[in-house]
Amino acid sequence: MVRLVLVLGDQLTGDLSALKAADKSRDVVVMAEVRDEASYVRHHKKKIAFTFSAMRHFAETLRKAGWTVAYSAYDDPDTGRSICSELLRRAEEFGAGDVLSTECGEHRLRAALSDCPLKVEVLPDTRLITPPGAFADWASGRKQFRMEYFYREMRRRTGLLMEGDAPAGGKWNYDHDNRKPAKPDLLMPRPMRHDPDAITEAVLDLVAREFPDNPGQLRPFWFATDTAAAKRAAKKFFAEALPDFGTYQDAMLEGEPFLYHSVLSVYLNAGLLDPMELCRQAEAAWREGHVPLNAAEGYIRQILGWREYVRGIYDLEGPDYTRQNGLGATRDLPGFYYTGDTDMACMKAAIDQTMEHAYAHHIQRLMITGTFALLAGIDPHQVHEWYLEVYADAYEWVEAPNVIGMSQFADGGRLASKPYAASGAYINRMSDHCAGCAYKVSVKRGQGACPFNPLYWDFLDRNRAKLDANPRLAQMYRTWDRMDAGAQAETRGSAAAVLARLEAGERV
Ligand code: FAD
Ligand code: DLZ
Repeated sequence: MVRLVLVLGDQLTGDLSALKAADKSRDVVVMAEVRDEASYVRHHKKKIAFTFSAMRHFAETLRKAGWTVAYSAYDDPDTGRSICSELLRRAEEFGAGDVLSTECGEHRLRAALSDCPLKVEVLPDTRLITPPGAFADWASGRKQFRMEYFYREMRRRTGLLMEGDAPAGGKWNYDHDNRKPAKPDLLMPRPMRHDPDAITEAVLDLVAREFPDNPGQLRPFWFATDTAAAKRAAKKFFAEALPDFGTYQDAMLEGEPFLYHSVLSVYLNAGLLDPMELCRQAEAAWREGHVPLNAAEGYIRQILGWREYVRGIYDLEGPDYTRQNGLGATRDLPGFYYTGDTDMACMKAAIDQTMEHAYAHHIQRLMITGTFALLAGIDPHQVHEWYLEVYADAYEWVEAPNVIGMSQFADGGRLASKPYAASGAYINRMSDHCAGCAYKVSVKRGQGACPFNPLYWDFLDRNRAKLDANPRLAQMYRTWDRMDAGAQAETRGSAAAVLARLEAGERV
């Protein structure tokens, strides 16, 4: 009997476990652009365009390889609302019985598929480097998880950057060398730009028509939409940017949205690139002497460490994870997260480039938009939804642990050992934003003060009952306690004024 083989929009990988288990001569691949997937949050226009175009290109690749593909376009009136309704329709059309699938990334869709009245066989997602069950084994019995220990196990397991039983160069982690601010450089590498082909142009028209009110700019659109083009982008990154990736990993520069970052997560998360292959390429670049060890190690740690770790946490924590709110933050997300209409130069840069490119690099996500939301006590679920909407690489399994756990400390410290709270001094050290800002980073409170400054101390003060037992914050609480009562009151007053302006929807 014919089986259906489900391929989702982030499963665009030739050796996907469901495809490997299927019979090309008999089974039918089902791919569907559906309303439920395109609207569970208000995705950035570029994210939808990338997904639909990459899906259409992958369907072509499969057809050329001899597969029968039943592809449902978003604007075809016969296309159903959900993945399940499409499977039911195709089962009837092809007289199919069972469905073969690869475990999907998100709890939401896992639940929808298990409720679908068809027999759906779920195979493990072998694109992950961590074998099924290995993260749960590592985590069992631990109250708190720390990426660094998981990462070391992954290095041992894969042999990446290992010399026998020891880490290459004698250290597991070269993060200490990776905190340099960057200087403007005319020779700054840029991510590869790909001209839209006819398939992408048709999708861009569709998105403009169907999603006019979604956030973000649709054009210019330059993402790769198939594996061959994504591999060319990766090759350019390894040749031009990886050598300085480590050194400037935490840097931010006005007018430089990408710096030395790879801008490959969008391809990696959709399945166009393979994580282990990227790690091996980074290792080879170091072994062949093209890049320093701190660059190769820094890059490999992000994928082999952080990416695998957050997937493990997401699977372990379950569907309620995105509702955690350990610090009890309730303020609404300010409207300027969508418009960039703010006087804070760092926030404006991060938000404007997010709306333009559906991309911001890690430090902007963590230490600018993330830290501001944390300090201002924004409801973490609203923060989570914003991140899930606006980044082209955002799928809940990778986004939620980064937002709920790492950035908003809403999981009570399961994932991170301390909140990523910082004042304007950090931003000034790592960027050139403060020089042209309407606020003064050197002013701690009162008129003209950088809002991050009073909000930082107010955050610590407000959350004292929950945070002051944290040894990593002890020094900061001692500094706060040494401040005289007048300075403390002024700081609280300044923070209250910023928060009142946020709540009133006034410009900050
Ligand atoms: P690079 O800086 O070049 O890093 C190399 C690769 O490492 C990335 O391509 C990515 O695959 C991986 N990586 C790096 N850091 C992380 C991390 N913390 N978790 C998982 N993978 C990581 N990443 C997503 O892929 N999707 C998201 O929705 C997402 N949301 C985030 C939200 C917040 C608040 C924060 C702090 C981080 C988030 N990240 C997310 C992680 C990280 O910011 C992005 O992976 C990275 O910015 C992607 O850009 P890049 O490809 O240029 O990365
Ligand atoms: C992100 C996305 C969008 C916008 N649309 C679709 C779609 O129409 N069809 C589809 O199969 N996948 C889509 N995706 C990716 C899915 O949301 C993703 O596969 C799930 O979130 C599971 O991780």
